[in-house]
Amino acid sequence: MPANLTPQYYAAEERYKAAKDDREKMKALKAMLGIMPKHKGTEKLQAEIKRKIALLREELESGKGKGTHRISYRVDREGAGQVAVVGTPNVGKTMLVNSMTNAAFETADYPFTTRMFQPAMMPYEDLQIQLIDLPPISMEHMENWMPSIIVNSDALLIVIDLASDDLLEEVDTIFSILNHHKMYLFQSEDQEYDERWLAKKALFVGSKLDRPESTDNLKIFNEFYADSIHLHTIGLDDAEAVERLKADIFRMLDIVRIYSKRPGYAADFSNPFVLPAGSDLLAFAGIVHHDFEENLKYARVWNSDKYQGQRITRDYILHDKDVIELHM
Ligand SMILES: Nc1nc2c(ncn2[C@@H]2O[C@H](COP(=O)(O)OP(=O)(O)OP(=O)(O)O)[C@@H](O)[C@H]2O)c(=O)[nH]1
Ligand SMILES: [Mg+2]
Repeated sequence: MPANLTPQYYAAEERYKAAKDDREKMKALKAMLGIMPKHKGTEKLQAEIKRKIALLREELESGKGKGTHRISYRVDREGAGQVAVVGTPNVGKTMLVNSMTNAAFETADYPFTTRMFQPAMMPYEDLQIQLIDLPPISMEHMENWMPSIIVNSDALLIVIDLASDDLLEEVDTIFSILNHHKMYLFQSEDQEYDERWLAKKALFVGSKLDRPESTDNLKIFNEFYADSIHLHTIGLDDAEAVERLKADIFRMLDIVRIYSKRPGYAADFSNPFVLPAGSDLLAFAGIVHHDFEENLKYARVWNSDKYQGQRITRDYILHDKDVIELHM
């Protein structure tokens, strides 16, 4: 059986041959494996590449590889929350990140365009939320630093490609990878799971809605998942879908914004404090200043028509957009 390798595969192979260090070699090998059609005719080649990857990984991990350089795989947190964007290759993750932020990261019609995490800020009302565009995940291979970024994020945006015939497999792959790393998708408080596992909040986004194939694939998806997964669908240049998604990302983060006000002054709306929903007044006082936390006597709150300067005590549960004046 012929291997039927594509020009993209050969391009990746060229990159492998021209690679200047092990890290570049590794990237090229992974791209080759990702791009390669998976059938009997390529089994031998797949096995060979996997072996090369395994060997190279050992070398890189033992630090003996030539030209290895240490890169920091930590993403500095910025803004009101951190959302990791995950999905299998070429599904439209980067395109989605670009449409929700002012980033202009590279997108292209072949797998493994994204090779390194790329944070970008998504404006939402008066907040900024950090999205982290990631390289693709797949069963064959995944950068070894990816799980920790996923684990450390506040929530996930899971992108699946509606135009792909492998849509259901994509969903399976994502569930398998999360499970492999002892994570499951949070659905409700009374969900039963091994308590050592990590619950991840996630939104699902079906991309490429504008493509003709998407209509049928969406029906198939719904047959399987309509009851368990709420899917946001989005196509090219769909500003309304972007806005809906942004609002749902904010909701998913389950946070409240608090504006502080000094007695006798107007409230400061320029820079909201952000706390987890359900936090009480004392928690807010604590992040403003520890003196307030220790010596707080009372506070006053304003919010729409409901609160117009009422006195509140330490155990008051904060609401989104409360204006609060602390008194010691
Ligand atoms: N028609 C259409 N094409 C899309 C859409 N979203 C992404 N694409 C195209 O799909 C291809 C892949 O998009 P990327 O954003 O690079 O996908 P990715 O998931 O980041 O890919 P990797 O980084 O390789 O994992 C590109 O050619 C995009 O132009 C969409 O909504 N509609
Ligand atoms: Mg990408």
